Amino acid sequence: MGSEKTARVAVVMGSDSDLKVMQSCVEQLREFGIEPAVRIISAHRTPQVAAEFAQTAEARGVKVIIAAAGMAAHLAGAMAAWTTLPVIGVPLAAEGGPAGLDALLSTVQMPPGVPVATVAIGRAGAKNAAILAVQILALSDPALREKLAGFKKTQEQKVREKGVALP
Ligand code: RP5
Repeated sequence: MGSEKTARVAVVMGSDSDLKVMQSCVEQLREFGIEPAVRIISAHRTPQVAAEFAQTAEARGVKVIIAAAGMAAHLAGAMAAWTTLPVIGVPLAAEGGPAGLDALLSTVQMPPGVPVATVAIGRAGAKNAAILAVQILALSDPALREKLAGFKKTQEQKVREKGVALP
């Protein structure tokens, strides 16, 4: 896990029950050499911690916040309310709920003036949140830009190889 003092990306999630999905976000960041600060923070259960975390993130050197939550998911919006850093929201499916649609709408439907860049529900979104964060960092980091170009090439190659294997 990245040191709270040096991490450029913060990954926060509403509950430790979100970790199994958000692990893929952390792993994707690590593949690009980014060690994130990972925290369990709830917009509803620990609202003060959420506000303090977002208010102090920029001063700690964080450039992008990834916030994941399920159900009435307000974590990403709560972060965005307190910081000018870009916030990426990952809606998660909660057990017994409407497959993450609740969290998707709660995360994406921000009022004008307070954007949250919302990705897909669940694991795909978790992975894409990491890539999007890397793309933001890459705007001022040529080495990361190179890694992203390599990532895209490898991804294309893998799909092409699958295509060739088809009957
Ligand atoms: C949300 O409620 C969390 O992000 C989690 O997805 C969901 C359920 O939380 P737990 O009851 O499992 O802690 O705030």
